[in-house]
Amino acid sequence: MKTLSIVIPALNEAPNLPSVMASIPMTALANAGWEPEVVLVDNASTDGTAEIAHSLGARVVHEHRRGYGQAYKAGFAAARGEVIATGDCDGTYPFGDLPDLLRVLIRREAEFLTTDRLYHDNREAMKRSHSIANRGLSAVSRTLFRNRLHDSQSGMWVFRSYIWKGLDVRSSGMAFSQEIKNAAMLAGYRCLEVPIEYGKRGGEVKLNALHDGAANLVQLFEHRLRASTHLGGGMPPARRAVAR
Ligand SMILES: Nc1nc2c(ncn2[C@@H]2O[C@H](COP(=O)(O)OP(=O)(O)OP(=O)(O)O)[C@@H](O)[C@H]2O)c(=O)[nH]1
Ligand SMILES: [Mg+2]
Repeated sequence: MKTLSIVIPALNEAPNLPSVMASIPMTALANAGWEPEVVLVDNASTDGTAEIAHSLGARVVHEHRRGYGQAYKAGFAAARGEVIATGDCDGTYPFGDLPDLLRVLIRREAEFLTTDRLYHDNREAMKRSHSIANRGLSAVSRTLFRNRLHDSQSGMWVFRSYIWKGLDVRSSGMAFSQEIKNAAMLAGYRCLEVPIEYGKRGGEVKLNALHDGAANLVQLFEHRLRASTHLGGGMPPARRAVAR
């Protein structure tokens, strides 16, 4: 049996929890040889998220400091699995695909698998403004980091937990998502990007598009500067994620 931690950050996601928890294919994962645990990181929710998650079988980790990245840092520190999988608590990410994604991770001997939602088939689920912002940020990220990731903002990753200890990821907010991908690529871990279906969000959006978009852009330049200082002023090596 291989151990798997499914880490989910949640800020006031009580209405989404029952369907999100039900969408995690615990039986199929066990049949595929995985021993899964769900680690729900409650980010000081005020709507009973923690209690509901506990009653639905999740292990609840409390993080009182707000922020998507802050929540993931607490969740990864508490995760017991050899492999960690992630996704939002809003019904957008296909947890049902986890057995397939894990198969790809193992078969391709990948260390960090990220997902691509920017497919034409997902046009309905993502607001046009979000789609444009995601594509723009992904293009800047590709240019600065010389990697070929299509979707720098996807929040669904599947990775071997040892790599987290080897990464310097500093963002406490939404920029955590792009930073962990760029850090994994820079560190030379074997990365993959796989297309997924993206669903319509349930409940209230936590993202502040303008504020988070601008913060992400600033983080990209900061991270790039940090990386080139580390590389003695040079460009990061071009890296290609084996994909599609
Ligand atoms: N923004 C934000 N999200 C948090 C925080 N803590 C936990 N989360 C969770 O992180 C996930 C991502 O937030 P979302 O509001 O879905 O942000 P997003 O996916 O970038 O935006 P949408 O595409 O509109 O869903 C959700 O499960 C939130 O509940 C926090 O402090 N801020
Ligand atoms: Mg979301």
